[in-house]
Amino acid sequence: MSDASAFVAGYSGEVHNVGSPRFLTGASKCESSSSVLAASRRSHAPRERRPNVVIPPMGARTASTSPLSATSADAVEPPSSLALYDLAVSNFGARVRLVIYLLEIEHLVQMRTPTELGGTKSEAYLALNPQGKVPMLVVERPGQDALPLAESEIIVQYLLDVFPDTGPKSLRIANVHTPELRALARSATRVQDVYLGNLQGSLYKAMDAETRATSIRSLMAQLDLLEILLCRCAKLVGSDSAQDVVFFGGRQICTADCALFPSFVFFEFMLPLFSLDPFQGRRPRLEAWWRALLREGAFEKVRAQIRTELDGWQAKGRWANLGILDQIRDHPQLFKA
Ligand SMILES: N[C@@H](CCC(=O)N[C@@H](CS)C(=O)NCC(=O)O)C(=O)O
Repeated sequence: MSDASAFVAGYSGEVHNVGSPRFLTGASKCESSSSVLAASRRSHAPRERRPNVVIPPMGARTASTSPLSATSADAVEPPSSLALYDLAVSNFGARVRLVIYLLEIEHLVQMRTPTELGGTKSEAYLALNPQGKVPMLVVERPGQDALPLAESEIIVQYLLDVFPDTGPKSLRIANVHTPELRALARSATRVQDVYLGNLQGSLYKAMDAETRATSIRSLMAQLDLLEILLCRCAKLVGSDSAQDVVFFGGRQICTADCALFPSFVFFEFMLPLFSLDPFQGRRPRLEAWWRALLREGAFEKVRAQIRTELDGWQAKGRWANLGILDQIRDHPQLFKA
């Protein structure tokens, strides 16, 4: 008997083992405690006084229509077309590119630039992604409208969903060894998406000196937090030497590492302008993590892509043109390490 039909039958008094342990323990997990209690109360009522009619409770649903009923996801063919709108310098785009390289699905994804649609703020681009940002993945299936997906982490998770049997198994946080390591991997991803990603602009965008200095201090505090998270991962995998390499999911690389790595390419390039560096001699776990990732082909490739763009920014004098070098010179007390 399905949970839902037990629920309806129990309500109507049609089930003869009402009140037996089987009925009580067999109640659907999704059934409210009040309905389980109601069933228990009914079990003590004299049988002959129970109405012998089926009165479905308000909002009762069959198993097939309940939004909480257990169904497994459909196994789905990969889409007929995948197009990634991206910019080589984008750290959020680079996170998606990293996953594409690690899944070895480069040949299945068309690489596009927003310029093909008139730029990220064009009408055509905004119609697909009203946030006006990269990356954006446009998914096509025969007979369906094209589906644009924004947000790097959403795109990464989508690709992992669509190609479940490709790439290193450990890339998926769901395959990270323990619930605690999985939680730490998700925490690191959250640090990137909620905090670090927003602070990064203080290293290269126009803003007043005070705002910049405050943001850079916050950025450094987030790096301290990442060091703490890595130390916790290390403890969980029994690593007691800081030179030993530990990733954000433990011994293997997962999507949390992909989420963070591209921003570190910015940090290694730009923090020295402010007489800082990402490790400062006091984030040894993070430094070992970074050096280990640099030895991986996909990560080295993405680093080279970003660095080429950043070299171009420097060659055009970006930090001088935006007055950032003047700010550093004029406010040494604000920018002291
Ligand atoms: N939360 C977004 C952030 C995307 C984002 O900020 N992209 C930047 C490039 S790294 C962008 O498109 N900036 C252009 C703009 O803001 O106009 C994600 O994870 O994809």
